[in-house]
Amino acid sequence: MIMKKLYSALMTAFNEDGSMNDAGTRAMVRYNIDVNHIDGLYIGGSTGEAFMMNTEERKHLFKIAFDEAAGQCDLIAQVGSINLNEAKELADYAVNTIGYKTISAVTPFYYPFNFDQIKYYYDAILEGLDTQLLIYSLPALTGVSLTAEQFGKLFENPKIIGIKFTNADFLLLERVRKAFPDKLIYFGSDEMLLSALVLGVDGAIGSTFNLNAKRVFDEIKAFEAGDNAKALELQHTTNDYIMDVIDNDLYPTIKLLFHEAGVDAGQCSKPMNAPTPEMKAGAAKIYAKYFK
Ligand code: SI3
Repeated sequence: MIMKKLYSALMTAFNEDGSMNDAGTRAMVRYNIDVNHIDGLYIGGSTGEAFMMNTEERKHLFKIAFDEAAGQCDLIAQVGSINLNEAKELADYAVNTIGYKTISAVTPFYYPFNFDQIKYYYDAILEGLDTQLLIYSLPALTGVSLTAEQFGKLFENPKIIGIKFTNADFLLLERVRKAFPDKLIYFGSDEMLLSALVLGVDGAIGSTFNLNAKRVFDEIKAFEAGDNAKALELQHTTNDYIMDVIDNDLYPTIKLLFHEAGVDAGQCSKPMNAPTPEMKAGAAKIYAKYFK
């Protein structure tokens, strides 16, 4: 039995006019559960395009994903926002209105907040809520790099159970793993998962698992069985796949790959690209190369 957990970062389906396409989102949830047999879904993160959605849309996404998936896999609602009041409102809604057991919040971004302000943000989101939270650390997009010591200060709040660690800083990962063996670390750079497994992460959360979960489960199985050569071979193929997807435009292409798999996943919200005939042809090639 695999001990590590694999979570897909759920995509949000949109219609051409920018409205939410609930059937498409539900179909991607179903694919993850029924075909990927995924351990969990990370809802409303970067892959979910949440930072381009308004509060009501983000709540609606939490509602339909929970309605479709509750009791069938783990669910994590990403509530973080540059607007602390919005983050608190989303956290309260996810936990008390819908019933999510776990939330996550990206570090506050855009303004260069100091550490005390970041700690205030997390404690404020959690105040009065009976829940547990994963810090969403993504320095490349937020500009916020926390040290191992700072993670330790955030962990003084007992409701903070771990980190979604989307960062290629492997020394930091090793330091955090050693210092906090009881905290959960879910790795978030799908391309570098094997190196992170060596350092003892508890699993991974990522966009590319939406289609590629089976190959990654096999990689984790090989790693856990001590077959590093096989695990590396699978990571090589995974990375060929990820590079091809990124070259074809990451999020729109994952949605096009869902289409190839028979799932009507809608499209991305503007200003992300709408699918062009070239992108569709590219996605068809990628699907044939890696999934047929
Ligand atoms: O929804 C999310 O928040 C994520 O999927 C984060 C995850 O770490 C992904 N990062 C971003 C910025 O999309 C990765 O899965 C990433 O897409 C993948 O490694 C390809 O570069």
